[in-house]
Amino acid sequence: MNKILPLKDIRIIEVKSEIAAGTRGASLGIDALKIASLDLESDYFARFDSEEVENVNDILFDGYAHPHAKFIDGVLTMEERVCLQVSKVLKMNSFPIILAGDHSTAAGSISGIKNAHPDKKLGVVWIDAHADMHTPYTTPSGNMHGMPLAMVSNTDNMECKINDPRSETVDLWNQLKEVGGKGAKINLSDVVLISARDLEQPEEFLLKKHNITNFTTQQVREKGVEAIADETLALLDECDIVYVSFDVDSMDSKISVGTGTPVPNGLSVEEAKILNTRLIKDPKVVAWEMVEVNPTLDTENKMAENAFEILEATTNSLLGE
Ligand SMILES: [Mn+2]
Repeated sequence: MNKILPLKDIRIIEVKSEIAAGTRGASLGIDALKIASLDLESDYFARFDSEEVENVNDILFDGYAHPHAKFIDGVLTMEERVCLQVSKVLKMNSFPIILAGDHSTAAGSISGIKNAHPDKKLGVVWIDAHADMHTPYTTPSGNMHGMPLAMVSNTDNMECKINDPRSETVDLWNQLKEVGGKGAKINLSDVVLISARDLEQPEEFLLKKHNITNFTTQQVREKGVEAIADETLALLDECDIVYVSFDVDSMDSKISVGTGTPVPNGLSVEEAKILNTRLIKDPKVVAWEMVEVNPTLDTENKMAENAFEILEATTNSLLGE
């Protein structure tokens, strides 16, 4: 099941956006990964072509206008740009490794995959402390990095509505759901969560409604990481292609404080490494993403060093090395 690809077939997409996080600094995560690679004496960033998607982080200086979907106009711009880039790389028959700041732009990645493969059923593996399925109607914070899976599944979750967003917000939200093409890019029933452990009631509701599996950290330990990876892929058996999204906050808050929303009882670095290296070997996996490294919250770049180790091992696994 190894794919033997020449090195040129991997393309790194850098998305230094942080407008959808609640804490500032995630846009620096990509550079922190590069510093980590240098400190660990790796030639990783010399091995692959890399392109950066232009960001709109300057809008942060103006403050937000949409309390239930902060900076949603900028989020829309970023989703469109990321969608375009991911779609372009896939249409070149390359494998995109996306390194991003806040997790909202993963909606752009998913839309880009669907745009390049409109007739294929797309499954998602979401390795994250959070479920990221909020909507402007249900969010307690208005931070849109908690909403990417709702954007791409055309989900409003009106059953759990607690907010009354303005019509301008609703209009932009509906535009977000159309990035990369009309309608839903994925079904929520084709999502598998791993180590999600900080969920709110509206998200719990969606998990039940769509029968979404969430493998807890405890289950990962009891069954073994490899078995969980295999079960995850088996659950997505009916999907033609798969996208893996790795939020570093899936790892335990003891490992590092270098992410915006750390949560206890997460994966170890080794578990995250085994999980991602195993998943990416599956020929159905067409794109892999890492997000939410925040060096401004860290000490001595520890999170980026751990995350870089996972990035390098996962890439090598993809190459069959
Ligand atoms: Mn996330």
